[in-house]
Amino acid sequence: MELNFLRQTDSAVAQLIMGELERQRNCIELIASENFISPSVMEAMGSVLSNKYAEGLPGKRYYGGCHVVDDVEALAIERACELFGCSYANVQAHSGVSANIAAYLACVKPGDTVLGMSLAHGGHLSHGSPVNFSGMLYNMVSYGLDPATETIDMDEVERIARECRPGMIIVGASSYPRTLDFERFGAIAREVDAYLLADIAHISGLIAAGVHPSAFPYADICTSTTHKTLRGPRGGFLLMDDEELAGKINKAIFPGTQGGPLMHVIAAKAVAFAEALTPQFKAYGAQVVRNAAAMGEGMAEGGLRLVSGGTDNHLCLVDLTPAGITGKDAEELLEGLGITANKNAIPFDKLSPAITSGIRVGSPAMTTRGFDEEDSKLVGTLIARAIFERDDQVARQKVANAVQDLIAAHPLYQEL
Ligand code: DSN
Repeated sequence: MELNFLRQTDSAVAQLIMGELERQRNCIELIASENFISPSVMEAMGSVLSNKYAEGLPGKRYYGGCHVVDDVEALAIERACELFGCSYANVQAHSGVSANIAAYLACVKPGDTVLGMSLAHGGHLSHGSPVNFSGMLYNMVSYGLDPATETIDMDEVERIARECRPGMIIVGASSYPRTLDFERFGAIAREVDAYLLADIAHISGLIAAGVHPSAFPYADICTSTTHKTLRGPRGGFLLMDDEELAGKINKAIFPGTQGGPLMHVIAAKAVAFAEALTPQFKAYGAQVVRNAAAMGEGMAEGGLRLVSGGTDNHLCLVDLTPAGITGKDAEELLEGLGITANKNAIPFDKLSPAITSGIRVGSPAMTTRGFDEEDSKLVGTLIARAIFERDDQVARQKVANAVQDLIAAHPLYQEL
């Protein structure tokens, strides 16, 4: 990476950026919500578009000089709609949470009842956690997992929805390894006359690639980040099919909750959406799913217990209770061997969110690096070995060496 100007003007920041590039190159990245953007997405983000104020929407701005950024944003909207098969998109949300805030603002009033998946069972902070705006401003009711199958019990969701009559139901998760039944959620929402918000942040790349069912036509609104399986810049967006609702969402983003859009990030979103429209991205999405399954197989064969018994998507949730190690300690142990993952609560966890009984591992980033099923199964085997043989120095060294061999076989960002 050249950083020609920065090296001269601010070597401290230049060095830190190079340090992070080296860190990303030298570990196996398994954080399920991370990925590696293309150099083209990176270039669009680091562009002069950052200089422009453009409050409003294409053709309806509150500043002059917007004709170029109008075209940028229109392109991003057009590509997002083509990718997800819907009629309206707002690409200005700064993040997934910003997108969710706009969805709440457009669909329900403070004090209204909203039904979302419990954070402790795999949902997201913004789906009703008491420490989040959602839990503070709305009457949040949650659904969780069936203790026997560790999957969403749709009959229970229906029962709770009939009982609490929410104004909005949220389907979507941060650490749920199974397919989401958007069709059934849609039927429940229609029955109780609620909006259905599908937060597809984790799986939007899989939906775009056609390897997870789409939330349309069942959801009223989809919110997502752009940087997870979708492999775009850090940011958010919203998708709608109804014109009136799309108008409410646009107003909820600006002036409701945001000021000037980040036009450089919107350009990078446009680039990522175009990348996701290619046959290569479809192949990538399919490989992500195959790699997660292979990694899960490697971990299970090595003696680890996978929550719900496996995975349908890009991530596995591992219950470490039988292995006698906490999520926090496992995260540290793995990082020391060159594998980056995150501690994660498992359903019905007895430990606090800062400690946890589990880890979450995902395949999006390693798949971008070129890992195939064989590599991914080996990663799973190495994780199990690292955990069960953690007191054996020789075994640990062997795991670290194998991680380095995998990294060397799949170099990252050679073009930078
Ligand atoms: N922090 C994201 C994740 O890791 O899943 C969700 O916002």
